[in-house]
Amino acid sequence: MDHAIQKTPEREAFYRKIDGENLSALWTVMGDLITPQPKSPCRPHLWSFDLIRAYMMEAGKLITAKEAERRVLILENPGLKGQSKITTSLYAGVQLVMPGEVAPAHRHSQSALRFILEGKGAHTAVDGERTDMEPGDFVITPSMAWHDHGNETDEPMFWLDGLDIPMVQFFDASFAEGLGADEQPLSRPPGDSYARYGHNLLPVDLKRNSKTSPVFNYPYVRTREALEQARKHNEWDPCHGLKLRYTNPVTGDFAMPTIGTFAQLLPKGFKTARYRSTDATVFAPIEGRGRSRIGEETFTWGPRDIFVVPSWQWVTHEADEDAVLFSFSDRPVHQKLDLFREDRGNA
Ligand code: 1HN
Repeated sequence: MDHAIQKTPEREAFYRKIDGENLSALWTVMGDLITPQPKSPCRPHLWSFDLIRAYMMEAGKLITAKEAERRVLILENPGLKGQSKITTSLYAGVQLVMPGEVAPAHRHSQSALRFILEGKGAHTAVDGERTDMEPGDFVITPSMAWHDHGNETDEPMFWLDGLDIPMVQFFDASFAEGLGADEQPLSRPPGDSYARYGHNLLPVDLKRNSKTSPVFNYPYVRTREALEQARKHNEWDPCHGLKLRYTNPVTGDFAMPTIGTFAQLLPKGFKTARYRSTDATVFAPIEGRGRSRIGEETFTWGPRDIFVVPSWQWVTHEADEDAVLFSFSDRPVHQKLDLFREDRGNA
């Protein structure tokens, strides 16, 4: 499958001739189509939050959230420049909402997650309900849900956006529209979704078509509590430390249909065994400092930095302090399509 096909003048002439008829010879490209293992142009990379923050404050003077619609700096994978991709299938950016600003209401097929990095008390509204946000919160905007953001605090608010834009693009399934108003009408009080669906109880005759979790804010206090409780059992996974998956309480599946999200505790001094998987993954530490070795490169991280591990690259993490890492990937899609593979080394 990997052997090079000899070029001859007759073959080259044949290829040119059939190209005119919109035909091409499989044997010239087969090795690039069917690789023995994942071979991605996606590269390991780390973005320092301090650097992003400084540029975002500069962007804050250049354009309002309203004019920009969303004031975001895209995290462009260095191997995928100009494509607005952090991995082959996912988009990521850092968004800034300044005090007093609004990001106007719109909706689209693409699903979005927010992972809050800095600021406390700015809000997002999703499908008629507002939620206040604080660092470490994981907030979901489902496909085709109206959403707008606002900051009524006196501090800038920063969060990481993760969207399935490249996936939707691949399937040519993008629809989008603006509401024509800054803010959508509110139909439910803040906390309503969490009260209804966030307590291991569901309405007895609940029928839902959506594949996205009805809980749209997974607050960091709850996540931190779950990790802290679980650590008491000292059941550390050699590859992951203590790693939890955010779930949709209605289905038990991932919280979002296209993006898997995770929260992970690495205690001080823990060094993970090497691990690789087919789902290229974006990591955002929220507490603690450490280092990750990805392929041949080592990246040093602290709170709010963002780094990306491409498909099938070996990764190890090492924590210098108790560390909590949020991460997201396209794992739900790999698993549903029977494409997911992981390799735990010898662990
Ligand atoms: C979007 O709707 C948001 O709502 C952020 O905050 C980033 C990037 C591309 C397309 C839509 C948001 C986005 C986006």
